Amino acid sequence: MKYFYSPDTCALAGHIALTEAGHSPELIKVDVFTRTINEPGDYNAVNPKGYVPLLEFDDGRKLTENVAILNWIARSSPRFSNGKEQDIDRQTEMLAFISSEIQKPFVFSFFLPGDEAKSDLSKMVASRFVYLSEVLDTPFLLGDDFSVADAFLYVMLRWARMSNMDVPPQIIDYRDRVERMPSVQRSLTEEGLLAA
Ligand SMILES: N[C@@H](CCC(=O)N[C@@H](CS)C(=O)NCC(=O)O)C(=O)O
Repeated sequence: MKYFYSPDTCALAGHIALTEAGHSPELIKVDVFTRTINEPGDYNAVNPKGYVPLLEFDDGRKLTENVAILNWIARSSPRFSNGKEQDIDRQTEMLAFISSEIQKPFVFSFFLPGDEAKSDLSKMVASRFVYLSEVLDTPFLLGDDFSVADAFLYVMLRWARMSNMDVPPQIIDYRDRVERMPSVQRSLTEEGLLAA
């Protein structure tokens, strides 16, 4: 299995989830600005969409889109079911919320020109974190156990920290708890995001 990623992007979510699930894919680093791979190569030839993440299975099948990749990872390992039936609908609801209501506006707020548009988008993202802090009444987003949705939200909270966004204290505690998990520490190290 190969996992195409770029450090500290939304692809970190899948990286953490793969690690937590016990998969050890070959990690292929992509420069999303030039759309090239670390071994000389054109990433557009791998993924015509040009963006990360992309999961390539050993039989050559490829899967893109965070929601689809994270759902696949959740199904692929007993680590994410803990012997219970997974609520795929609730998980997809949360992944879709993070993807379209947090990740996408966040990206636009980083790259769109225009201070007003940036500020409106960051207020929108901040309001999503407030919403999540209000509904978070269990240790993790979907209950007592870490889920792929937590991996995704953690990455968004890293972006919030990098952009000095004000987020509620409960969600900071949650972020720090997730950050201490061994799978998260290992993924951060593999992406070169922690001092050696
Ligand atoms: N809809 C895609 C969006 C992925 C995405 O926005 N990837 C960003 C990094 S967080 C990227 O590679 N951007 C480079 C580009 O769009 O060219 C998904 O959810 O997987």
